[in-house]
Amino acid sequence: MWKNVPFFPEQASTLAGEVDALYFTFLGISVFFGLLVAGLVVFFAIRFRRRSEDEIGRPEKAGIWLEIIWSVIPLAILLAMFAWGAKVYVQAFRPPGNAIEYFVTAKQWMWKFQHPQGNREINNLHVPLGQPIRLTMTSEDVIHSFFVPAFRVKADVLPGRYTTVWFEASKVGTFHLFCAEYCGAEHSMMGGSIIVMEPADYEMWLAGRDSGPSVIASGEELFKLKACNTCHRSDSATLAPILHGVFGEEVEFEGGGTQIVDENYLRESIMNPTAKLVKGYKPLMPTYKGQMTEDEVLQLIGYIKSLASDAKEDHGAVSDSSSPDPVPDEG
Ligand SMILES: [Cu+2]
Repeated sequence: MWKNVPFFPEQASTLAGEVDALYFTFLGISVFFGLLVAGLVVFFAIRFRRRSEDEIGRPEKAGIWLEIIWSVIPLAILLAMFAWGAKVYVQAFRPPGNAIEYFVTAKQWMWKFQHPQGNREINNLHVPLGQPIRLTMTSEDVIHSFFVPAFRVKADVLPGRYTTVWFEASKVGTFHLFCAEYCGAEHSMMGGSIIVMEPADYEMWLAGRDSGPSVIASGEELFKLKACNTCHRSDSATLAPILHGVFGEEVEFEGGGTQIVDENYLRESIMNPTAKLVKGYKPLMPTYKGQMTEDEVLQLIGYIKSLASDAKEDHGAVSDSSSPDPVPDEG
């Protein structure tokens, strides 16, 4: 009977066991000390009760060693809990290098997914078993939260910013996806499924439908369509920074400051180009705010990211992106 009561979600990702071990250990420690303190309160209340009307209490003096012991032992336990929690947190929010990136756009009240191969899905996401999957997520309207209990994965999805989560499914099956942040009238209906398939079945699933252009191809198309290529060409370095190899590198800004180029920085540079001007360039670029959908911005960023790995493969090293010197043409 109890098997049918979903008291605790099943473990379906590589992280789930670790999260549960942490959770139950913390729960055990809390219950143990909670009962200990409550029990001692009752015990002392009885043991040291006032026995007659005219009894006058006398001060109790605890030894210094007792004080040290009951301070140092809980301190050690709490520090160990912190260290373990921090380790699991880092594990949960640092996707491994071989993770494959999928895009997620949330809106009232649905989840839109795009596979790197180009396939799009709404509310359902098919993924292969045993492959680390990284989700780059944003929202078109309000704050949502991506929550798959069976994977022990939950992260806010914010408008105007990218957040990421990752998971590696360890079980074939269909797992419920929730929106875990109240986002309007149909919030409770904003759910879906993550469908985990054997890698071969996933390949067949992909092949069985028209995927459309891949994320990178769509991004490259947009790069031309939005005329990004008129300035960000590899032979026009005086107008705008070259984008080959820029992703993941540090850029220097006019007026000081540096930043590693990541998804959020690229998004800001597209929407608000003058916010952080790369050293040596003038504020010539117009804003693209309101001219692209969130899906398109993600595709464009996907393309710019692919230029980074191209540059690494082609030249074995990445050029200094902050310098306006022309970079060899990637073709
Ligand atoms: Cu929502």
